[in-house]
Amino acid sequence: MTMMRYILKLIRNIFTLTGSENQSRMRKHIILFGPPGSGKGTQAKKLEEKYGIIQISTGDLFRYEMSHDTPLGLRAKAYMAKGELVPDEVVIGMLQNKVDATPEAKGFIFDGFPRTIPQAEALDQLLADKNEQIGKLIALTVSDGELVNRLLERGKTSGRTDDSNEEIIQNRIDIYKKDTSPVYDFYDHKNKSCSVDGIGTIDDIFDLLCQEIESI
Ligand code: B4P
Repeated sequence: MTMMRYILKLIRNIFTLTGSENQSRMRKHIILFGPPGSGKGTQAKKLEEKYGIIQISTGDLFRYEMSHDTPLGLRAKAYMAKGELVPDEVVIGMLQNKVDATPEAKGFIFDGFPRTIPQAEALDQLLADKNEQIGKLIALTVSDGELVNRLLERGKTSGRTDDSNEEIIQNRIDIYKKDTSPVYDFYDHKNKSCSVDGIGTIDDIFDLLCQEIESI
């Protein structure tokens, strides 16, 4: 290879590297937050379609593992059936594997994660190791009565045991208030939390979420 061709190749490599570093720095990571039944999964799918950022739903990942009777699924089953949280170390490991498996993603919508402060700390560390961070946490606010109605309605067809019993649903809401809602304050202290009214049509709520995402 002539000296000139070598120099040209070197310059091209430097530009390619800088481009991918910039792209990585610009990745948008959103936490879609809210109590069970607030519409996180419903909206995350629409956001994924519009922005091309990947939805990671820890609930969906567990349901997939359970339907395949994997060791992880069997471990999660007992907790989910009672409406309790799966232990942090199990969730964090699974989430980390999922993030690392899609390095080309333009960003992630974390749906149903983090649900505890240790999960939030682990997520921030995972992203910091990649020189990245959460752009925004957006919470969907919905009254308890509406949550119970929505989940009981879904339970009629979803086959999800955690949706078909009012006591289990109430347990999930109580756990959200005790263990999960502090995650809102955790990101609020970093000026990253905001709330959106989760009652209304799916399209109207989606528009409000888009406004929040575009203001990052
Ligand atoms: P998840 O699967 O995360 O689900 P979710 O809280 O039930 O619901 P979501 O808010 O996504 O509601 P959706 O859009 O479906 O959790 C299940 C379980 O997994 C947890 O209890 C826990 O055991 C375990 N788990 C998951 N992540 C964990 C973690 N990080 N740590 C520990 N454990 C974890 O909407 C609900 C219903 O409302 C749907 O039927 C939908 O059609 C309807 N709906 C949506 N938007 C509406 C609107 N605007 N108006 C009327 N209805 C609407």
